[in-house]
Amino acid sequence: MTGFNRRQFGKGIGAAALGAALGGQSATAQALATAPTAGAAADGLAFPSDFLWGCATAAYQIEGGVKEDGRGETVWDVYAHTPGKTTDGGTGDVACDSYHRYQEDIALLKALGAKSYRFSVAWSRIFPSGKGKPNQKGLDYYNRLVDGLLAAGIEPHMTLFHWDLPTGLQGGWQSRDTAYAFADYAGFMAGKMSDRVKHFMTVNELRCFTDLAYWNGNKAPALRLPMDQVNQVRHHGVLAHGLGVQAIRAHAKAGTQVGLADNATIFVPAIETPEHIEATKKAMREENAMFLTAIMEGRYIDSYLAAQGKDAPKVQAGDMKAIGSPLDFVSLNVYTSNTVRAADTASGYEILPHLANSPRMASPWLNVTPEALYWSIRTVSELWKPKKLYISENGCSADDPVAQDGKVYDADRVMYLRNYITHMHRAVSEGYPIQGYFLWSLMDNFEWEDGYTKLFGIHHVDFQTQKRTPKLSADWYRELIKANKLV
Ligand code: GBH
Repeated sequence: MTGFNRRQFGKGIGAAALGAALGGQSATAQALATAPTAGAAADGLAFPSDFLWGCATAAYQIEGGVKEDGRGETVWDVYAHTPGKTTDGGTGDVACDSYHRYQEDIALLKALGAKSYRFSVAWSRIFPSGKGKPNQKGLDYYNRLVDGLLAAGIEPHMTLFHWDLPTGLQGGWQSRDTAYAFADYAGFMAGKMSDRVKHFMTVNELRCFTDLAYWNGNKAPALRLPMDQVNQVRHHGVLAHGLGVQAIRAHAKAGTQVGLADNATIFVPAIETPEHIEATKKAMREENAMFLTAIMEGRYIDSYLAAQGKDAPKVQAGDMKAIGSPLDFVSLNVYTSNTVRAADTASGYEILPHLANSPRMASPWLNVTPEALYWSIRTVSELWKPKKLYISENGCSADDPVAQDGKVYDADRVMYLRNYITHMHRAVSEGYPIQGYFLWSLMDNFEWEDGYTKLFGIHHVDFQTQKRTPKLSADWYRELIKANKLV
């Protein structure tokens, strides 16, 4: 482990750093009860001076301008315009209008003191039908954005695919050709951007654009395929990542950092004893076998292949080598986790269910589990020893009523963030190679199938006027960045 100076940062996690949470909520009680309570140093929980604080967004969720400058249609345009698919019929047609207001977004980041910004490129602005002739006007938008960020002293971290697949790619992720088309697009972007962009993420959240889109059917293109076809879609997803890594390396300037942003399912030991910790690591490796484990190990592990039997993916020569291409960093999107206990089962572990009254935020799936931000970093580090790690997303939906003075006092979001970041600090203090953190999200935006009914921003967006207003959580994050410690 490369690690930070343990003496400097190994100060333990203080109950003081967990204060100021909302009263009376089970979420608070749970979070406080589960936080370690070793004494805090007088200067609080400090982070390394080069720790990279940032915010994250994604193209279809913020840009709007869906018909402008030659942008091609995507599966999300189709899905959002299909009656009954998104709550309240929300679409990304306008969203935060960032296609026109990106300078305002950069100003928001600058006012926060953010050191970095993670955004995604709309593939169909660059290649309107997914492949073929590039569209200069689309590229120009990202040139303006990147140049604006750099002028403001903010590092651009570019995600190449955040679910907005061009419909011109017939068969979508069911087609192996899509993986090759992605690699061509990724290499093209690296060639055009790596003089200024130093960090590229291939894909965002494999499980979401494969399983949820082609199996559960609640993300575009909303199919419910049989398992053998789902496994093939998964395989094309990890293959796209691997071929993308190779293409970026082939076209990028020396020193370019390549990784991905994955939402591996995260596990936390029920009790911090060796047997439960071992069970947790085993769960992490096996439950993510088709995604992060395949990428980190360059193979499908036996338990996955055995469980899938005749439905296992069809793999061609060279695929696994590409999928396992060495990475410069691994980024994790961490929202929630599951508790694991060592058990007398065939796998040796049991994943405990979330109980009805366990704390959660506004989205029903968003169980409050602050320890996820420590255990995700620790289990990935111990299993696969990545050179560097980032948290590419963490944040939450909240109710966000607008107060009489026009401000959103989202104390519950501050509680959530403070608790999660406290546990990330534990990972820093123990020397795991965590380099930075991107808060999801810079501003309220289109939350996929939930439309605009679940909002994750630290800036409130009035979708009538497009006015952005910092919430209490933005004020808090600004102070955290300024102090570079928990506040
Ligand atoms: C991320 O997904 C995305 O990267 C981002 O675009 C999104 O806005 C953000 O988080 C907030 O949601 O079908 O019951 O299992 C988060 C991961 C995984 C959360 C799927 C919702 C669906 C719940 N998502 N999950 S369920």
